[in-house]
Amino acid sequence: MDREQALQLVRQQIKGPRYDHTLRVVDTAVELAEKFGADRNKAELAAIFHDYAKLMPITELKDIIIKTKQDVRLLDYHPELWHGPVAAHLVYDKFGIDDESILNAIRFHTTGRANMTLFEKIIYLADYIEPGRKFPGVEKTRGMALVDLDQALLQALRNTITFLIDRNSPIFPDTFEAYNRLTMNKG
Ligand code: DGI
Ligand code: FE
Ligand code: FE
Ligand code: FE
Repeated sequence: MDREQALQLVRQQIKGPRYDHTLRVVDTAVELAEKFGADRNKAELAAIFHDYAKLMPITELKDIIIKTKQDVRLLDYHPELWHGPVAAHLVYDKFGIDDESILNAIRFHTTGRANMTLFEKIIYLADYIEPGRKFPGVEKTRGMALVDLDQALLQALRNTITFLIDRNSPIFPDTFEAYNRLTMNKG
């Protein structure tokens, strides 16, 4: 599938500001892929589809997670975490994208996980630092991404975990595991 076909499919599903966010994630992911030596076209495709399921009703997300045997622990946590695994399933099922590295980058883009691949790191970080993001501390993370991908990812995870703790929100174990591995310098 080429860039234009993929973008058209996404545009039908997520219009407006969410689509504009996706375009910025695509540009950022391509930059990071070129800088850190990952496949540019795969990064582009993963970024295009990463939020494909973002605007689906929660009930539908939940049904798909159960029916397609995604990680059911997710259902005990915030519904915001459900769109990644569902998007990974849908692009496989509807569009025949079967490259596991692309599917996993989509699947884990919200939570992260232990031992992320270069590719998963790029999509996670591109989503976090795209130029439209205004999170506290995002400037520092953007600067770090130009130098050291793991340090930038660690900073993004630290910011997200701190943000969730301040709101008294539970934190999905994969997010902690991603943070733990990186802070122990084990990727
Ligand atoms: O879909 P986007 O808005 O582009 O961004 P995303 O897929 O990274 O989802 C973002 C939000 O999910 C994140 O800012 C905070 C929220 N969230 C809730 N619980 C958790 C969580 N994020 C992580 N990493 N881990 C959680 O347990
Ligand atoms: Fe997302
Ligand atoms: Fe994110
Ligand atoms: Fe996103």
